[in-house]
Amino acid sequence: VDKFPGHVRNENFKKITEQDVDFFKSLLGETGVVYKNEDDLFAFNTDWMNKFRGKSQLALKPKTTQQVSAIMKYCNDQKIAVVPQGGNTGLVGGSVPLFDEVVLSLQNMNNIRGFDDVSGVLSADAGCVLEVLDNWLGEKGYMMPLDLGAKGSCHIGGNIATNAGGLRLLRYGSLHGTVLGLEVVLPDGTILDNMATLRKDNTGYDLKQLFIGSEGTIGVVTGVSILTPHRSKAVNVALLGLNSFEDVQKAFTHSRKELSEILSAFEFWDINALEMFKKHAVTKAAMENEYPFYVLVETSGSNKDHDDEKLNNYLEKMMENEVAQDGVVAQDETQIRSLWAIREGFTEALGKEPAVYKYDISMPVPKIYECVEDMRAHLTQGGVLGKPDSAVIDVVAYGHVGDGNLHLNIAANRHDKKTSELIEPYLFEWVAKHKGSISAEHGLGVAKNEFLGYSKSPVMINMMKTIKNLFDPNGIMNPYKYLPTK
Ligand code: FAD
Ligand code: S2G
Ligand code: ZN
Repeated sequence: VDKFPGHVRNENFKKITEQDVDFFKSLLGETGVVYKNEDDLFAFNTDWMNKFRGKSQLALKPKTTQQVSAIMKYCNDQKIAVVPQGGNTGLVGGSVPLFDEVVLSLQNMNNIRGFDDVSGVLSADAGCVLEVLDNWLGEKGYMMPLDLGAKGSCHIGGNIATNAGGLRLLRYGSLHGTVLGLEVVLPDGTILDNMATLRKDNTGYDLKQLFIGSEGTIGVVTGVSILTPHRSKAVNVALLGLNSFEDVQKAFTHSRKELSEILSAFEFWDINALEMFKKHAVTKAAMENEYPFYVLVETSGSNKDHDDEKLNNYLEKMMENEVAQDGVVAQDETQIRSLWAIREGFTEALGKEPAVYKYDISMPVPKIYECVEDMRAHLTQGGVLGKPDSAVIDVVAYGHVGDGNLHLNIAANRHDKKTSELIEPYLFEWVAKHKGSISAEHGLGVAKNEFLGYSKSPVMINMMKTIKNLFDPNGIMNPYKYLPTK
């Protein structure tokens, strides 16, 4: 477990006292406060990957925006550091304390506030679990505009705070477009109520945009109003086997032309990722043979016959032109789910390896697999990959092709200095050289913040620091993360 190397506790932050705990108990009641109970605090202090671990002695579970406001006002006055926490599925160490920061969990703020089934606008507390919202909407013929493998645990508030992308971004766009309004408690306790439900409102600076992707550093998102699309009546999923990443790109450009408005997802993975999945999960082979690359294509439309025809024409064309070597169309919901289970299962499979170095990078699509091959060569030359007892077990690649988003995961027998120093900053330099981003959708947290300069200019970073200081002059929100500290 990383013990946040290179960080020292900021002694401007007050250490919690019994009086503080009494205040929080008077505000939240006994059940809303977890104090000094190591077992109960373990989950609040440990991230999903079990890679980052804090030493907080206090977790708070408010039920209302007013309670969050009172907590923040108190913590700001007392200079007590706070880490807002949603489903704790973040992958950059942003959701757990580094030291004894208080964890402010939104898990008890999970009411659906309203839904307009003409416009499809949903208003909900930030602590609603993404999958719960998606199922609730499903009953009404709607769906959430984002989907990610963590849907069973992540909160919509955490999705907003990390500007989560996911599997549906290609079709439904990013949260910067689908979020219509936010309710946010600022670091001093001020409640910023911008729970707008209008699609058009051009009156002044669009403040909500600042909080989308702010990772708990300038406010606590307590409420969301979001535009939700109709749930498509006709969903098809096909799996293609391909020989090269050039063919993956051809399949993608053709899917945009041939499937156009019904295309709802286009994901790829390499054989290394599939082998990694099969090492840890039971799955029946979807195809006779194995191929170097796989593509999952999903269409979502309103007319099954029309969509079936379009998808079959597309597949036939991909096979005729030898872009795809094999292709299968899921025949029912179970097969659809089993194909998605492979794509959504890589993270969990990798989590079962002794160690994993996770990189979530974006770049021009043609560069995606060059990056993977270059990293494999670099690690081999560096002597950590390629032999039976090498530190690195394998380099696997998967991701959201349409977003130019590669998930490069390096599975290893252990975290060791030689390997980490071979990867970083080499990979970030490579990404910067190819005009990519060092973090496509997972955010910065404490894992990537010191490398922000590879993706943003000093002028932009200084402007971000100015905004941070404007909202949080005492620096109590999610300290040590998000912006470079060195
Ligand atoms: P947490 O992990 O609790 O917190 C994340 C960050 O947001 C922290 O900095 C925290 O301080 C802050 N925060 C949380 N709630 C609030 C709030 N209410 N107000 C202010 N700040 C807050 N991410 C993607 O983008 N795309 C994917 O496809 C994807 N797939 C994933 C698959 C798996 C299996 C897993 C484990 C993770 C995946 N993730 C993905 C990463 C993660 O799920 C997302 O970042 C998610 O949005 C985090 O939501 P959460 O509620 O778990 O937030
Ligand atoms: C995905 C999940 C995190 C990872 O599967 O799309 O965002 O890198 C990722 O495994
Ligand atoms: Zn992803």
